Amino acid sequence: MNWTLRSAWLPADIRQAWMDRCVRNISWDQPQVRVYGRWHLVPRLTGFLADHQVSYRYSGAVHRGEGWPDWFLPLLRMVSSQSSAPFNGCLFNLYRNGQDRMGWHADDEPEIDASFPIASLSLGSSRDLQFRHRFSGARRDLTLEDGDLLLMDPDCQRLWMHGLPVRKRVTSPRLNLTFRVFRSVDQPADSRAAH
Ligand SMILES: O=C(O)CCC(=O)C(=O)O
Repeated sequence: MNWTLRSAWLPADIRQAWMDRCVRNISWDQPQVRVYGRWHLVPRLTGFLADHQVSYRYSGAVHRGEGWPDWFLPLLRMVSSQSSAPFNGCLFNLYRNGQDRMGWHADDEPEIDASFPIASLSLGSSRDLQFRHRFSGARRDLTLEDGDLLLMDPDCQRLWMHGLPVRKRVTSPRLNLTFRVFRSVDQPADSRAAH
């Protein structure tokens, strides 16, 4: 498999506090995306934190990093200790209930340095994350629970699509944080820096 699941990675006694802190302090947005010529609100809320030299286009808008706020640094350090990746940005997705979702995609935008893993932390309600192999069509599903850390190897984005389907019975929120390594704005995708 091209990922590793660390179940209950974040200690139980600090999960709720981190969820509350993120929900309170992140500046949430519900971007619109154009699908077949019509504009739709994305079915979730999004937020973004990153170093200043990071610029990331997602859900139709460009997001420029404004630096890491002090309140977030302990969590950034904890997640960074789990891999050698120099994470310099984090995308937040808040699924308000089981109607909120994310369609099939891979995190393979040119701004992301594909040589590093992506770390995904789940807080709140359990939700299913589905994987579909790009070439064989094979399917794998994971249930991501409160405090789970999923480490996606670089090949995960190259070989698999993933998505988070509607789960109508889920009535409480889930927060997902994906820690990523972005190329800095002065280091475009076609420059091959050594790591
Ligand atoms: O919410 C999740 O677990 C998936 C998030 C995701 O696919 C993404 O941020 O690209």
